[in-house]
Amino acid sequence: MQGHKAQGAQGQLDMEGALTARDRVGIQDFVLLDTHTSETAFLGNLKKRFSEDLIYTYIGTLLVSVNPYKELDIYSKKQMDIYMGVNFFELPPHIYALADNAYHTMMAEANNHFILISGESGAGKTEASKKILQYYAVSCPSTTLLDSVRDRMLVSNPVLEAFGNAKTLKNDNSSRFGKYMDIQFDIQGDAVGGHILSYLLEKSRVVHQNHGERNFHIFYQLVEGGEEDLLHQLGLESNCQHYSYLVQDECANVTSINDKNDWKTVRNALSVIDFDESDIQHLFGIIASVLHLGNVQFEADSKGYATLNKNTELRWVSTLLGINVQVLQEGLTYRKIEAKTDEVLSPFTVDHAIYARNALAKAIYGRTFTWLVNKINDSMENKEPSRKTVIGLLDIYGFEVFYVNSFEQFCINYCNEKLQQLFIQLTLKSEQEEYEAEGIGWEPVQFFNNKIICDLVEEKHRGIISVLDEECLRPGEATDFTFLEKLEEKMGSHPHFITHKLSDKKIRKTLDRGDFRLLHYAGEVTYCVVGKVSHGLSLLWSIIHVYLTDKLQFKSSLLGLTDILMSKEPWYVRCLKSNESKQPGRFDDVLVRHQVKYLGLMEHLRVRRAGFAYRRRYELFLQRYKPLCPATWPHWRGVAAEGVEVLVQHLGYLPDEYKMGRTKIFIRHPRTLFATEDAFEVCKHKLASRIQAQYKGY
Ligand code: AOV
Ligand code: MG
Repeated sequence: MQGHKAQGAQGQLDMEGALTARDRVGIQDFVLLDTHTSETAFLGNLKKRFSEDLIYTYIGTLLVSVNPYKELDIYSKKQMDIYMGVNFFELPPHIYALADNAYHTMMAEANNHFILISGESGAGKTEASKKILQYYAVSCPSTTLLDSVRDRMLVSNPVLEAFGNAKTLKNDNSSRFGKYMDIQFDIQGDAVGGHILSYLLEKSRVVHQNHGERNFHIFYQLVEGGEEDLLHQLGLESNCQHYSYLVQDECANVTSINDKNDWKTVRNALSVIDFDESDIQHLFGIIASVLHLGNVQFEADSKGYATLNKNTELRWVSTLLGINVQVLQEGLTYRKIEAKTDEVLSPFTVDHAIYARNALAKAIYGRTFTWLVNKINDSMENKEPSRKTVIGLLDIYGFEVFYVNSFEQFCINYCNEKLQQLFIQLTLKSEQEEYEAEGIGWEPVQFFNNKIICDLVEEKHRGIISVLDEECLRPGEATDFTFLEKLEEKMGSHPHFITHKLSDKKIRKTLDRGDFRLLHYAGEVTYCVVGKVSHGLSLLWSIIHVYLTDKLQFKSSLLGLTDILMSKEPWYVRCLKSNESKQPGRFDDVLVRHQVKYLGLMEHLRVRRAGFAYRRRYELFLQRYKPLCPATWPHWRGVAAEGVEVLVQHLGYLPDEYKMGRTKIFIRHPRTLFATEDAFEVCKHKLASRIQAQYKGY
């Protein structure tokens, strides 16, 4: 990517073009919105740009993206070339500019970065993450060896989307798992490897989908697109209607989705990532076994216990999974109770048998997904021991509110709550604390801190999760209602927690007795604890089942994720949903305003406008830029801060452009730094080869 520096003249031209056409296209960086920084002006600018298909706008180095719901001609190879190696503000805002800037900063500072992509369900996070990955894969210099790693990184997307995405009411291609991907670069800046961490797949979808939603894409792709031979081997009919896990809501066909074509893409992708024919056979054997399992029906015998009326489907499951059919049948219709000396088989009712069948289907699917992620990781792994730096891409499931919200939504929304907290800590909070610590004069900006909601969920001995923990320790005694009562007891007076019992008359009308409502940072969500989603069993038990099987992974992986991110330099993409009906070009003012509010964009803008876009410790700043001033080159013998002062005076920084803190220099606009960086580039080329060598790799 280095050495591709685009013509400065081109950048200049576009910049001027953008400025002269300002009335038409709005302002490309909100920090420059000079009149006033009201929410109305902010929205007006977003809308104006959106109507011209300009979906990207900056707040300093943060990128705001508004989902256009239509294909725009801005993601071509030509566009990528334009953005390569060009300073952030020289061209119209673009996801490529952010990707490029993160890359160049990583190369210059030899450190790790991450790009946090956030926004509610359907806002465009996954699309943004794909564009970034494509940019790195396409624009890095390549060798034949690296090409294969890069191809694998690219095709990992359609595979994981097939197995981990599904149509929901919010998004026809909704991610039902969280994904964090490290892209590793070697010292030359080549993308040489990748690693994916996945978070809490929504396994309940395998056996149940809400009205208007679908199961994971892969099931439909296999059934609709699978070759005749393959389907025959797997005992499958090429008709989705045949499978009860796929027709619960009769929405198998969606116009925006082409399962047949997607099947071909996935099949090709699997061969790129080292799946041989036997892996593929096994993989689809397992997927088929889930479909067969869903069709296993039980009947009640004279005592009301579950029996299998015909076992053709079960035989297929047994063949495909290589499990003895007898063992399987027993497992689905009996519970093993371990007494002191021996085991007793206690028969299931039909409801229990269905529950056991579904639990098995979910477990099989969940493990297959984990296996798939591991396999993809193996194929992208770079085994060279050389030093690498990474750019991490975080794309999780967005905040979502449905008519009925269950434990899955609770986990998803909590995850978003944590990311918002991270954003607040890294931008609003630590930013202001740093000014204070560095003795920079500062008028504090007020913001809503969602820590109070994170605590409500996760606080030790007091949070919702800990109540759930306690209830899990009382099998047989705990019920939906005891769980809810305990919550009421512990959270009763919390301003972000409401139940039917705790609310006033007006709100009570909107709540069922078995619900609790959380006032999340992004809006109210009513979670159903009792009834509604359950299939004959208490919901608490299905919650507890999900919870016990995933809890350890979920809790520790979320904490782990925060640690992973905190150790890297952040970049932000905030995705906004333009309208609820997925309509091209429609900008719903109320909906966008709501997102601008809860994402804290106005507060971020205020901090950015009043604050400083860039800061660096005096020693590092001086070390890098000292060749630009005769007084500091080749050595500055005095205090680093004084050397920096001499250096920036020499460069002609105006007093308003920077401030000297206790340990760091603060620079107001990125432009100032970019000018310095450009001067440094020129200087670097002029210097003798000995000095060039010294700066190699910076
Ligand atoms: P999400 O990742 O934020 O939701 P997606 O990235 O899947 O949302 O975007 C949803 C849909 O919006 C896509 O399938 C596209 O049709 C459209 N879209 C998004 N970004 C663009 C773009 N830049 N250009 C054109 N169309 C776009 V979720 O995964 O549900 O939280 O869990
Ligand atoms: Mg997504």
